Amino acid sequence: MFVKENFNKAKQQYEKWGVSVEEAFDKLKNVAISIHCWQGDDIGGFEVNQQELSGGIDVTGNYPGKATNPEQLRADLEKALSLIPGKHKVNLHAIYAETDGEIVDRNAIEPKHFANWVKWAKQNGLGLDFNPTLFSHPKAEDGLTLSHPDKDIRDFWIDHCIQSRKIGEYFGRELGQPALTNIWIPDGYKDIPSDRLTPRMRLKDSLDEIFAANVDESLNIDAVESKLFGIGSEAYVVGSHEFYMGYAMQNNKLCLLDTGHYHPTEMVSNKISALLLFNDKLALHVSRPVRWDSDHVVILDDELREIGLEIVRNDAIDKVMIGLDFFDASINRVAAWTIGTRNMIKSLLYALLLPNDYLKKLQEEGNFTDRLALMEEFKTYPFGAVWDQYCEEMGVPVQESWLNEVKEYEKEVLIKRQ
Ligand code: RNT
Ligand code: ZN
Repeated sequence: MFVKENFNKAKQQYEKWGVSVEEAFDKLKNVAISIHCWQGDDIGGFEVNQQELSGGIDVTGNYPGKATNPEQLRADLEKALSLIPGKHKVNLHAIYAETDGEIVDRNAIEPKHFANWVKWAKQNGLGLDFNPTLFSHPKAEDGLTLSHPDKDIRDFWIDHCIQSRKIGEYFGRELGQPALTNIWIPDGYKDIPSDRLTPRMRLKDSLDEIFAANVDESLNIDAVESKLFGIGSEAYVVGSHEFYMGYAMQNNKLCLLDTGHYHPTEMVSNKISALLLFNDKLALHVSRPVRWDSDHVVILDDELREIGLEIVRNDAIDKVMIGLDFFDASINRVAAWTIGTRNMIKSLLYALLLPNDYLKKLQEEGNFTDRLALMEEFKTYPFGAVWDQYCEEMGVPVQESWLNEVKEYEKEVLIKRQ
């Protein structure tokens, strides 16, 4: 392959626009993507009394080789991470606790149940993020948790979320970088509610209780994730966008925007600049909705590129905590992680290679002809040659050569799990 040669030629074309490729690489190297562990086992988790997936989300496909225990999941993550340039974070859910065969209910999980994950993260130079799991549990069977009319049920989930924030704090302390603990709940109704307000009042009170618990905010950052609808909550979701946007702003929490949680033509890329005027930070779950919140593997499509552009040209690399949230069980799961995460990084590199200040200036001057012409021409600049060089410099496979490694791993490891 002619990686270096192609790169040198490509570089000149970007330099002609005053873009420093080295500077782009330096910035990109410092971006940690939060890679969701749940792509590796179809959001199964390792609870002793594991429940069927609920909460109005769904994973389809039965590709062989899914991880069935923590060791396998960590090995699969290591494989994927070896194919992805950069140093990243792994995003855990409470159901990935390791309790040594003991039944520990969700309200009783503790940092010690995640000690193996922390040890592993240290060994691999990774950060960790966290999510309480308010689904796949008997106390979430009717699709209501923090907004439940029954106080005992609400209290159970409040305790779970408080414990989760403590686990985030523990990750932050142990790993020397703050953890993001994100609350997403499935609460909603299948059919037209007769009262939209009361459940939202209860959710607000529950969140107040959760965040009243003393957790060091330099170690754990709280986020709240909204949603438009789910399976079984088509008519109404308690934690809607406006609900959490209001809550986050009033309480200095992070809004987490999942790209699958809006109306089909509503774009998360368009929300980033608006929210960052009123919040210091925000968080993302980058996913790919196909006709609904289907959580397809992230591809380098227009919206992903636009998200990368909004983060980069608004100087928001340190303000946007980028996480991924897709789950596809119809393809090799290690490949799914690799494809989605490499694409997320590509979108940032693409944005870092544009003369963003010049393009902004064109707009200010009302020169929409040049703006459109250049933005379109840059799409076919030799971006691939720069990406290949980045992979080479970062010591990960160039182009599709990573796929052979996944196939080898499938043959040697994944298939044997059957
Ligand atoms: C569900 C939310 C949520 C989950 C994960 C597993 O619609 O997107 O983030 O996907 O917590
Ligand atoms: Zn999400």
